[in-house]
Amino acid sequence: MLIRVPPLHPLRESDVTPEAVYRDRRRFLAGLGLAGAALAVPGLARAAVRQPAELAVGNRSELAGGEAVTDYETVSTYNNYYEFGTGKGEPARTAHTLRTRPWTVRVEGECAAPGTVDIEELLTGLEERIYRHRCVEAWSIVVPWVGFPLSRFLQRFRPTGNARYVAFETLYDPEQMPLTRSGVLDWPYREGLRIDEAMHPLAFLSVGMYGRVLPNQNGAPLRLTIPWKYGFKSIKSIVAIRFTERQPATTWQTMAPREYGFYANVNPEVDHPRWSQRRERRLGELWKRDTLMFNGYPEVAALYTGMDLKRYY
Ligand SMILES: Nc1nc2c(c(=O)[nH]1)N[C@H]1C(S)=C(S)[C@@H](COP(=O)(O)O)O[C@H]1N2
Ligand SMILES: [Mo]
Repeated sequence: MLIRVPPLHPLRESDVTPEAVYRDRRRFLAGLGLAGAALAVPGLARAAVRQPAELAVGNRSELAGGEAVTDYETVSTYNNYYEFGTGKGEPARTAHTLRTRPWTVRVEGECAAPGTVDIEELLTGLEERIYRHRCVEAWSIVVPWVGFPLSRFLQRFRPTGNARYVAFETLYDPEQMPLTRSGVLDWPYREGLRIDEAMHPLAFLSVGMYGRVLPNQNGAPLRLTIPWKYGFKSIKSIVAIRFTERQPATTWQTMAPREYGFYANVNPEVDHPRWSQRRERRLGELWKRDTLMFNGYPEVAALYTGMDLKRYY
């Protein structure tokens, strides 16, 4: 009802880009953006070209088992971002109305040093991590995200002993986000993690991908990236983060609690009530692949020792 099964993604050779090729391609893309614009609109100023700026990246880590990185074109044109439309192609066409500067993130709740951070402050000491990313709708991608560990960010605000959860909120502005004028979801989009999940070294905050600033449709200027959970946990365009004592309400759980749980760990053994979670389609590939427990990140299993993951889905 709320989620549609995605249409079969048209297969193109360019959808699968091996790591080594994408690194060169990144430079190629940069050139293409400018050269293309110059050809199409002679005399147009460089500034008019909407080509995401490059980011300075330090450490890089491959955390997708050497699987081919998905093509940038695919990742930036096949999106879920309901504030900008429910079709996979819509956000890429409509999210340009989002203004990502100035942008601040408010951090509050159960912490000794609450405060507001400017996005510009978050663009230093960046690292790149190649993660698998798996939507609950059974498609997946492999993306080189650019950002920093969520734990490093959260520690700055000195969470108290009462901080058992962390709640996240997306911007809510009907002027910039056309679909928030509708009742399609309960706005603003909200997500949450248990504090130990949030502090796990794999939990990441992204400001970019493929060495560049995030395109708006992928959650600019700041989004969560939690590789062992279904995509809907990776909340986009974050403006507020709150440490809480109680488990926070999340958007999808509020909309359809039988279908979307708080934990949302990728788990081939627990089906969505309307479809199986055993297999997935890697965008750009012809054959489905088996979905891996925790999306292939077994190092997070210790977070859930003794929990019945069929009950806490
Ligand atoms: N604010 C907001 N964040 C969101 C969503 C959304 O609709 N609104 N969709 C989620 C879902 S369902 C997925 S699969 C991922 C998709 O991220 P991607 O477009 O970068 O692949 O974003 C998540 N974050
Ligand atoms: Mo998703």
